[in-house]
Amino acid sequence: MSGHTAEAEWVDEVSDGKMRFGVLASRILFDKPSPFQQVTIIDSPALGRALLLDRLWMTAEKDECTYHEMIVHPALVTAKQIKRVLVIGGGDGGTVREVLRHPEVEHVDMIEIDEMVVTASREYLPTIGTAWNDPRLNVAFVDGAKFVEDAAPGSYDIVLIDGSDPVGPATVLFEERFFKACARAVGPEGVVVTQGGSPTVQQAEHVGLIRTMSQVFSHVAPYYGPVGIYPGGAWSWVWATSGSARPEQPIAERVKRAEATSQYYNGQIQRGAFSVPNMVVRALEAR
Ligand code: SPD
Repeated sequence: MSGHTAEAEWVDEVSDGKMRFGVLASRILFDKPSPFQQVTIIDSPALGRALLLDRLWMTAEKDECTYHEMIVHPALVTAKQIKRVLVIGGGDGGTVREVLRHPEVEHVDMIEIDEMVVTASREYLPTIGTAWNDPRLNVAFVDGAKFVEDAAPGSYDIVLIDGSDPVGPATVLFEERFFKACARAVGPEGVVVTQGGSPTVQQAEHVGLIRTMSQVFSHVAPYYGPVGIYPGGAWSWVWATSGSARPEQPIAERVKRAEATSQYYNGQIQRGAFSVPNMVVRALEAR
């Protein structure tokens, strides 16, 4: 990438050295190393402005609705109580934007390890992070895994993990120790959701994540949707609780409200997204 160029150039995510997904950038708006990763924001005719971390696509204006609505609403329409929410990662602001659409939410802590992601996103991705000034939101720049370890038991109703792929600083967010800390932080009736990778091209990681979470929570349910900029295009999230909430028993009033502002999510998606593809069912059965 050649800095703040006026000339169009292709920007590629190379996934695992085996596959690449490219977008023609009309301009590189931001491209700097932080203490954790390379933070890049481009503008593009196809997807609008888009964020990459270490050259992996994170979000794009014309593609972000599915990911952000799907990481948030299935948890927020099913948990018994949704007053206190913890978001780990999510530095572009899309996840907290969707959380704060629910009026029952009283307080959100967003814990992002990399301050540069938030600073750059606030400046260059204002259409994604539209809720930065909501008085219910507190943003802190510390290690999310450490923050959850130190959180008082039962101090949140929901934990949402909007991390990157399981490489670099996000690796710990896929480990059993981290999920045990999340389970403590939400207490017995809480709900935890994490991004779950591609069920096709990252199937081993996806299945491994479901198995890891199943060691910690009594009910674990992967769910699926399209995110065109991520490897394979088919994406997943994993919903988990040790309480009585269930994905198939959403609170109708909350679903209706989420539908009103969503571009992708609705009640039918809530019902259908938790259908597990055969390839994942079989991989989970094989030991
Ligand atoms: N393959 C990329 C997965 C990244 C998930 N988090 C993206 C951050 C969007 N808020």
